Amino acid sequence: MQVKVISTNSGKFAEISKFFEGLDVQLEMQKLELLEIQADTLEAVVSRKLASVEESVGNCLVDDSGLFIDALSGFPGVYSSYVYRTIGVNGICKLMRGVENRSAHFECLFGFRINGRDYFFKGECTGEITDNPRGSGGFGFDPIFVPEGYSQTFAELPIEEKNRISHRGRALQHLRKFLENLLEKS
Ligand code: ITT
Repeated sequence: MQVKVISTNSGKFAEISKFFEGLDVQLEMQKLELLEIQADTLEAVVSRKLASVEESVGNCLVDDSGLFIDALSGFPGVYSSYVYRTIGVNGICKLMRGVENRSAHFECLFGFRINGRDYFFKGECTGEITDNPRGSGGFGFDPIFVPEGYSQTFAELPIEEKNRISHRGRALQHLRKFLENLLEKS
């Protein structure tokens, strides 16, 4: 089975690919800039993203993720991509300077079109925002996010460990189970 991963982010594709290892699925990254609407929820963003993919593309996977910081009322949330490109990780650290409550979480929602039907899979990961960026692995906000139960940031953890506990990893674990069932039946 062939599945196109529609994303402009190679870091994401690397994480997704790891989850499909051992399954009879050929993944291909398609760097399409999909229409990303302004909306308050990942659900709304992902449904519209998926709906904007032409049917001729066939089986495909899109996702949207965001970092939600409690002390900032959930900011940057659905605006994470824009905030990352503008003020970046250093800007977030500045905003959080002197703030006591460091709690935050990542959310990830996958929209998966398979044999013409759309399915959705969600994952979350809670943790804390660091005072300064640390580590060189991963991508995006990884250097400033320490997952609960750890002392290292996502950027300091091996990709396998991040995948085991991350928002994207958790969503992909659900997706993989779904796919395994589907492949067994066919
Ligand atoms: P596509 O929409 O093209 O897939 P993107 O990088 O814009 O790529 P998202 O909209 O899903 O991806 O992500 C929103 C932002 O959140 C973006 O700046 C990412 O770098 C960041 N982000 C998403 N997942 C992350 C993760 O696992 N670790 C760190 N930052 C992450």
